[in-house]
Amino acid sequence: MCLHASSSIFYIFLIIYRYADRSYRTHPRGLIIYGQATVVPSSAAGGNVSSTTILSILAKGFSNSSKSEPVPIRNLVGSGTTRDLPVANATSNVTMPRCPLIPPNLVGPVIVSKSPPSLSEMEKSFAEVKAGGIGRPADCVARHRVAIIIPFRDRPQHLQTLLYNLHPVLLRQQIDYQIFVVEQEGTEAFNRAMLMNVGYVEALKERTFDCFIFHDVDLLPEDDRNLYTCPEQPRHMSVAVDKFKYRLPYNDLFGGVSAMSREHFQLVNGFSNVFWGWGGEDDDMANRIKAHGLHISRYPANVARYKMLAHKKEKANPKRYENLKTGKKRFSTDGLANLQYELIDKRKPKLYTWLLVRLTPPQPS
Ligand SMILES: [Mn+2]
Repeated sequence: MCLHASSSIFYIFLIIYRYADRSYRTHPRGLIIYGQATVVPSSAAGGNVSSTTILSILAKGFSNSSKSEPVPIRNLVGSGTTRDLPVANATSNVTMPRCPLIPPNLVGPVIVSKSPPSLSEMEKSFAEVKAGGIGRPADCVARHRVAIIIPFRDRPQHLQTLLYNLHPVLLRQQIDYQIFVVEQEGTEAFNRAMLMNVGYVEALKERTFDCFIFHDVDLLPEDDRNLYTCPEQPRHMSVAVDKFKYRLPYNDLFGGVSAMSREHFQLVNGFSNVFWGWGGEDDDMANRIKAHGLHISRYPANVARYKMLAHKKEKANPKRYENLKTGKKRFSTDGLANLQYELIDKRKPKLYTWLLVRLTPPQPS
């Protein structure tokens, strides 16, 4: 289907245009819908590109461009507006243009692979990723500095699969990113929210990211038009997940994959630290967002799609409802404000920055 490229680019442009223009629609129940949530581009069927194909395309592109030669500037597809002035690149003396508003190499729907090659093969094939899981466009200055925070424990196979599927998407999106895997030490109940707070704090020790994406280890993006960036409002990114028949289970859902700017995350005092075990922490964040006059935004369900890797059900935290109910009175004291942890280890293998942390249960507030 030759319509594919132009229609998907048009579609992403439509999303960005609506967002930039603030002409989005407000859903009666508080949702923000960009574009038409019900329209599925007809290109979906013919537009699939496997991650291995993409890898080989990427690899070719990179091996062809020798470092001493000027890299041709890609056309600004679809913008139709003024070209940005070149920006000096801090790492070299070459002046590079800002990346186009719409990444020109997006493919739309991608075939998700649940069986990645060995880690060493992956490390070789992602030649353009730097130690610590850092990627940035080679021929333009990224518009977004994004930290991807993955709370983690006991799921190495899931992590490997996520990295295999996520890096190519992020590279095509031309963002300046770093993947942080925050692992909880010990056998206490898992505290996803606290790990994400730790990821936020530790990422900012590396450099000033302006956008944070909190990412479950078992969700694999199915469409690279689902940009890993932070729009004007906190954004819930995993709108349609195969496990839930690609339907949003409830309107205020903020779990799975979500994006918040540094300003907004700071404003709401991060996540609550009191949710040990499964459930509730994402709903508490949704409450924080609303309490601060913000709202949850979403891309259309045909773009914000994920596949979930299978795992056995986590033990739900019996106190989650109670914590949720009383959450409001802790918004200002429970979160980044009283976060306590010990960084046990930090390493930078090729495909991610790994942080091992011992969480200190928060003092009653
Ligand atoms: Mn899960």
